[in-house]
Amino acid sequence: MNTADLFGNVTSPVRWDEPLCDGAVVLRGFALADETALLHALDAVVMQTPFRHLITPGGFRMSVGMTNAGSLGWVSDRRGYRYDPVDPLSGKPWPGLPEAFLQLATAAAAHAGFAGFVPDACLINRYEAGTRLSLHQDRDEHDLGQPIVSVSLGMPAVFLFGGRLRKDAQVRVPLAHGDVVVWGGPARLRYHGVMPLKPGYHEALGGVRINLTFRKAG
Ligand code: MD6
Ligand code: FE
Repeated sequence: MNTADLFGNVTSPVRWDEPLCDGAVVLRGFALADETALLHALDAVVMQTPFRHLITPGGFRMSVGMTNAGSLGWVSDRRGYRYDPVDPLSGKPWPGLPEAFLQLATAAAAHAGFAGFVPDACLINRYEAGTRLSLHQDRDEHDLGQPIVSVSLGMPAVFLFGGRLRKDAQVRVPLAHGDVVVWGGPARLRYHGVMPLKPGYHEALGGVRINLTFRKAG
């Protein structure tokens, strides 16, 4: 949202680019200009397809609450991980990608050098105090030449950004409300995770952090 300063000048929220490594960049504040539209679209999606705790193939309940928008949604159960056009809770297709989501993802990708990115899947992750996401690679997508665009909303979190091997050292990247991470190319298969969320309060979403990850899955 634009705001007027003391002198009535209309200003955009502060934003800057922070390269992480070859192929990955944090676009600080990139989503702030569309905050209201994004939060409304998020509400509409979650009304249709609520957050749920998926079971890993190994039988563990994920502490992250998950849902999806788009023609494909990421799901996990005892059979494995996959993209599915149908929400297993409702038996119906996932809600479509909201226009505000699509525009932001495409603009962020283009800004980071991935012109023409058209996502077909948005995985929506919900973190509450204590929720974490263990170290993983994103490798269920068809074309690993396509980047992933990741949008952080609400409470801040510490993102762990590792290397190509699980045992590689990780850097800790703080992610705040409105930050967008774009990664692809040589960074696409790096291990990553999220540290347990600290308890706290954020104006936009209360004690919760929401992460939207946009992929071209099919
Ligand atoms: C999160 N993100 O930030 C979890 N994966 O809540 C991811 O797992 C992720 O942010 C691939 C690319 C970007 C990401
Ligand atoms: Fe991931």
